[in-house]
Amino acid sequence: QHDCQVSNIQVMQNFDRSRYTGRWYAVAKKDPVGLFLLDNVVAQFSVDESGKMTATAHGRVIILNNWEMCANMFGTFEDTPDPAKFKMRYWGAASYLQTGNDDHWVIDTDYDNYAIHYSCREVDLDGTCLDGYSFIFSRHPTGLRPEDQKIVTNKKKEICFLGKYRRVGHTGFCEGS
Ligand code: AZE
Repeated sequence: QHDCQVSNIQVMQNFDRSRYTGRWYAVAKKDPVGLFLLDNVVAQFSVDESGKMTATAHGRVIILNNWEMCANMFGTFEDTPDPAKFKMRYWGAASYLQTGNDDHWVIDTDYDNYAIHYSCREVDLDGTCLDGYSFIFSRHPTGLRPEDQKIVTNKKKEICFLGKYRRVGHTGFCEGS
C-alpha cells in the first residue's frame, strides 16, 4: 500500500460526485513537467442533468513571451469503473491555452472542508509515477483547518508526493474570471 505503484494508489471509497460540486480553492499543488497553473487556482465542479461531472477552473499562468494572464479552463469527466477515478478532457477559453486528457482521481475528501486530487500523466517502467500533478483543495479560501492537515499529510505520503508540494497563493489576480 506504500510502494508508490500508481496501480496500488487508494482512492476515495464510494465517491459521491454530487457532494463534491461547488467551489474548491487550491491551497497546495505538486506540478507536472511543463507549463502549469501558477497560483490563484479555483475550481468549480458541477453535475449536469444526465449525471455527468463537469468543471471550470481558473488560475494565473505565464505563457510564451512572459505574458501573465488568468487561464479560464473547462473540463469534462469520463466515468470509469471506479467512481473516484475519471478521465478529464480539458481546454482553455482561449485557443493558446493548454488542452489535454488527464487522469483525475479523487484520493480523499470530506466534501465540506478538504479534497486531495491526483493525476499521473506518465507511469514509469517500474510502475511509479514519472510525471504527475496533484492539488490539495479547501472549501475555505483561508486554507485547510488544522484538523485536516494531518489527514492531508498522510495522503501526500501515500501517493508518494510528500515534499513535492508548493503553497498556492490567492491574491485576487483572477477575481471576477
Ligand atoms: C483542475 C480542476 C478541474 C478542472 C480543470 C483542472 C485543470 C486545469 C489545468 C489547466 C492548465 C492550464 C495551462 C495553461 C497555460 C484539475 C484544476 C480543467 C491542468 C497550463
